[in-house]
Amino acid sequence: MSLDDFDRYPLMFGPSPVHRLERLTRHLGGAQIWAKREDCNSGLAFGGNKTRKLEYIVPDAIAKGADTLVSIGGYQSNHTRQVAAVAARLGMKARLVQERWVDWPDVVNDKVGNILLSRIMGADVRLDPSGFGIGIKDSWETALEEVRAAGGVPYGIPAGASEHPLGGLGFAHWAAEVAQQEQELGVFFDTIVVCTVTGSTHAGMIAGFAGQDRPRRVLGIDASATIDPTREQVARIARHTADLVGLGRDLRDDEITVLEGWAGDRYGIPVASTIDAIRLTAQLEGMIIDPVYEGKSMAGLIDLVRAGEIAPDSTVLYAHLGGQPALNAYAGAFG
Ligand code: 5PA
Repeated sequence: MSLDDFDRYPLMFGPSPVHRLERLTRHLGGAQIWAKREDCNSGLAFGGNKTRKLEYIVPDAIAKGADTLVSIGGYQSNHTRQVAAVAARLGMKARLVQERWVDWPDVVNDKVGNILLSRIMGADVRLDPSGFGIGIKDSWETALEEVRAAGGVPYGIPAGASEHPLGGLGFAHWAAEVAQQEQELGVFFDTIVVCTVTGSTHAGMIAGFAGQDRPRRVLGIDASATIDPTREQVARIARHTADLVGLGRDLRDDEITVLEGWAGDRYGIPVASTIDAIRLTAQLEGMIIDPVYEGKSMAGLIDLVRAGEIAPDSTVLYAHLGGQPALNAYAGAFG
């Protein structure tokens, strides 16, 4: 088996753009920094990392005769917004469980940004008081049951599409895309920096890069603030995805690196380094990142470059995974 044996339903414009972050590179005075932009990978409701994952999941949903995609996330989930967009594109319904993952005081938290977009796209959005968790949730199982009881054919997509058996394939494909773009650009990214929460973005990359000739570091920056389950989930999904794509060897533990230190105490709550990273990136590059995910991974990148833990002669690829619509619910953080 190899990645090419899996059906892929195109949802993106094509390969996502890769470009230099020149002013950020100069400002930090160390490694060369580039970005690969999943935040503009698709015309479907602003795209993002889930749109890429869903390319490998949609063929299975169609094959199973589904008429309703059922998924779950926080009120400001980017994932559920992308599921809503894909359902619209396929002419399916979307049933979304939006849990209270973040205790964030902004009064428009359940009204603007991602959740607004999902409502506009016609998704059946249901709020649920349950808290954060990256595993399989009862509320999601219940939603599947309810769709079935109403005569629908549900297709379940767990949080972040991560616990889905095919959830890692989208970013295994990303790894191949990076290798192709490196050839075109005449560059080699020895270090990848990626935000990690439900795990299949990072895990897919690990599985994909592990099959390439030249080794590189894939540094996951935890934004879940629940480091042990996240590490365990990344390792499990990486190994499963490596099996699926026929890697032909076990992944070593040193290929699976999830770093903590930038998530703060809780998922979804930005800390000072998050806000600083968002402002710095915006003011130096005009590149917008969010307070839940990318602001935290960028804070990690900044510190690692400044400390020389990413060496000055490195060339780094920052995976921008999307997520800007949530900024609308965090206006208070920018006073
Ligand atoms: C998300 C996830 P993984 O969940 O695959 O680890 O990706 C982390 C991540 N960046 C990074 C952005 C912009 C993300 O949206 N978001 C979740 C969501 O519900 O939106 C799955 C948590």
